[in-house]
Amino acid sequence: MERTLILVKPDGVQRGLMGEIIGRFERRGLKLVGMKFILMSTELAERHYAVHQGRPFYNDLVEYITSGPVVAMAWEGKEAITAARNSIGATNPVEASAGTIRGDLGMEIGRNLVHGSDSAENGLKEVSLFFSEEELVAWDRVTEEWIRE
Ligand code: IDP
Ligand code: MG
Repeated sequence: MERTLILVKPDGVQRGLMGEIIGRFERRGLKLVGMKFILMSTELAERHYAVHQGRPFYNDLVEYITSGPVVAMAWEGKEAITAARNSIGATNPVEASAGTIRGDLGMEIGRNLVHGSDSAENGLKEVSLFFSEEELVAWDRVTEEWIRE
């Protein structure tokens, strides 16, 4: 079972797109197992984006992600990483396909609304960076058999 960390970034929150973005994953059929509304500390942002340290956009990225509250979520499911990444769309919203979150709602790479883990391994790692195991909810979804064969 894969887990992906999804963030509604500060621009998504400020623009009133939290419900819209969360709804995309909910309607897709992914299963929510954790959610919190937080202001990320610089330390958490630096840990989360450690792989991008040294890139020209790194400082702006840390500033952006800590500039206002985010919705941090853990979504679970078979192939959750691929499904979520495809629903999110390409990193640069102007190149993202229509129908994706970024392709429908964004215009700038530095304001691309949402984060999603890029591999099964990173999904587990990132979820555990934002959530303790006790904060994650194990629950049975009554619609499961209408979503999964
Ligand atoms: P991803 O979010 O699609 O996985 P990554 O390459 O992991 O994209 O980059 C992490 C985040 O860093 C992006 O979502 C975006 O907010 C920011 N970013 C990436 N490349 C650039 C850039 O060239 N300019 C400005 N921001 C960038
Ligand atoms: Mg990434």
